[in-house]
Amino acid sequence: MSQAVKTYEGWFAYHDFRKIDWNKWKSISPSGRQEIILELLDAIAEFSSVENNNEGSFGQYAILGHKADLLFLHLRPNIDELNDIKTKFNKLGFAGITSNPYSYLSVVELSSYTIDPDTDPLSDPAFRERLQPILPKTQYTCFYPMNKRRLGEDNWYRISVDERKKMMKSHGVIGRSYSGKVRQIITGSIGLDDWEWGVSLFSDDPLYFKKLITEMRFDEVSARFGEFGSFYVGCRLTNEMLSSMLND
Ligand code: 76R
Repeated sequence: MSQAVKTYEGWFAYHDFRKIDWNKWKSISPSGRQEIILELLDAIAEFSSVENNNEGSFGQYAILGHKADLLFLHLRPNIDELNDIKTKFNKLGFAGITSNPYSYLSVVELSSYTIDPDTDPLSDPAFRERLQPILPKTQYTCFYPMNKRRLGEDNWYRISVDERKKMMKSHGVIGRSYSGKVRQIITGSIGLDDWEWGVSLFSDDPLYFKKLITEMRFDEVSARFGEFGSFYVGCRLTNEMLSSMLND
C-alpha cells in the first residue's frame, strides 16, 4: 500500500456557472430589468465585501462558448457560508432569468510533495496567503476539473510517495517557469464533487493557458496520469461591464 499525501486545506470554493435566458430577460420591462440589475449589484457588493476583512474572496467572469455565460466564484472559510450564498443568489430576481448548467465545490489545497518536512507551513504567512487567497484580478480565468488516473500500471494511488514527489517536482518546475504570467489555485474535491481537483488559472493573456497546459501535457505526471473534464474560459467582469452586458 502506498502512503497518502499530507495536504493542507484553506478556503472552500464554489464555482457557480450561470446561463442567461436572453428571451426571458428581454421580455422584462426596462424598469423591471433595471431593478433586477440593481438588486444583483447589491448582492455582488456584499459578496465582494468579505475581501476587506480577509474572510473570503469573490470574482465574476463572462464565460465564452455555449457551456455558460457567467461564473460567480466564491471562496469562504466554510461550506455553510457557501450554502447561504447559493440561497441568497437563488432568491434574486436575476436568478429567475438564469439556469445553472454547472457548479463545482472544492477546497483550496496545498500538498506536501514539494514542502520541506521540517517546516511548519501553517506558521508561515506566505503559506497562509496561498491557502486563503484573494482571487487574482487578472483579465482572464480558466477553470477545469481533473483526476489522477487509476488504470493498470498508471495508477497514481499505487505509486510510491518518493516517485510521486519526483514527478510533482518536475510539474512544479514547469509551473514556476510561468511565474508572473499565470497564477494557479488548486482546489481539492475528493469527497466534495465529481472530480478529484479543480484547476483555476488566472492570466492577462489567454494564450498562456494554452501554452502552460500544453507543456504540462508532455510532462510525465499529466501525460501518464492526467484526466480532464470540461474547460471553461472567462473574461473578468467589472460591475460596469456586467451592467452593460445586461443593458441593451
Ligand atoms: O513547488 C511548489 O511549491 C508547488 C508545486 C506544485 C504542486 C505540489 C504545483 C505547481 N502544482 C502542484 C500540485 Mn500544479 N497544476 C495543475 C494543473 O493541465 C494539467 O496538466 C494539470 C492542471 C496546472 C495547469 C497546474 C499549474 N497541481 C498540483 C496538483 C495536486 C496533485 C496531487 O496532490 O497529487 C494538481 C492536480 C495540479 C494540477 N502547478 C504548479 C501549476 C503551476 C502554474 C505551478 C507553479 C505554481 C507556483 O509557482 O505558484
